[in-house]
Amino acid sequence: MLKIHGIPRSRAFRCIWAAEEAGLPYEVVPLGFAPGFKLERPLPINPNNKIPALEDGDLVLFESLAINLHLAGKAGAPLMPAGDDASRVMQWTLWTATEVEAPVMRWGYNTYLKPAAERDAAEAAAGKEALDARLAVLEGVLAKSPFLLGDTFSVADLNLACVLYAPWLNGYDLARFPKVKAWLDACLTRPAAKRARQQREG
Ligand SMILES: N[C@@H](CCC(=O)N[C@@H](CS)C(=O)NCC(=O)O)C(=O)O
Repeated sequence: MLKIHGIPRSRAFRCIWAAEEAGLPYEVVPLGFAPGFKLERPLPINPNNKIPALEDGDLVLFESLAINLHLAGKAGAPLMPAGDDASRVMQWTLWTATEVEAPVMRWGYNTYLKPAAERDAAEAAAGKEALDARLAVLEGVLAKSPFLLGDTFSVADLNLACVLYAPWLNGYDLARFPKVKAWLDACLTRPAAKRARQQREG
C-alpha cells in the first residue's frame, strides 16, 4: 500500500487529495511539527527532511506536486491525460510551483500562519499583490473553459487548486476573480477533495 508521510495539516494534504482522486489505497504515516514548523522527528527517506514523502513499493518520492503527478499517472486519464494534454499538465504544475506557491506562502505566513506578533502587514500586501497578478492570468484562462485543460478535471487542476486551497480556506479576497472562485469551489468540493479536507479540517 502507498505510504504518505506527513499530516493532513501540511503539504501532505495535497497528496492525500491526489490519492483519493486517483482511487488508490494509501496510509498516512503521521509526522507533524515541533514549534517553528520544524519536523518533530527526522524523515530519513527524504534528503530534504521535509514532508510529504511518498513510498510506493521501492520508489520513494519527495515534492508534493511531483508525488501528485506520479499518483495521477498510476490512475491514467482523465486525471493524467496523454499526448499534448500531458505537456499542459506539466506546464500548469510548473507554473504553480514557480509562480504561485511563493506568493501564497508570503501572504499566508503574514496573515494567519505566523503568531500575530510576528506578522508583517507589508509582506502580506506584497504577497497579495503578486498572487493577484497570477489570479488575473488564471481568470482569463478560466473564462474560456471550466477546467485548465478544457471540460474535464485533471491533475493540472488538482495541483493548482491544492496550492490555492489555503488562501481559499483562509479568507483570501477573490471578489475580483469570480471564475477562479467558481473553479476553486468546484475543485475543492469534489468528493475526493472533501474526503481529504475532512482529514485536515476535521
Ligand atoms: N516543495 C516541497 C516543500 C515541502 C515543505 O516545505 N514541507 C514542510 C511542511 S508543509 C516541511 O516539511 N517543513 C519542515 C521543515 O522545513 O523543517 C513540497 O511541496 O513537498
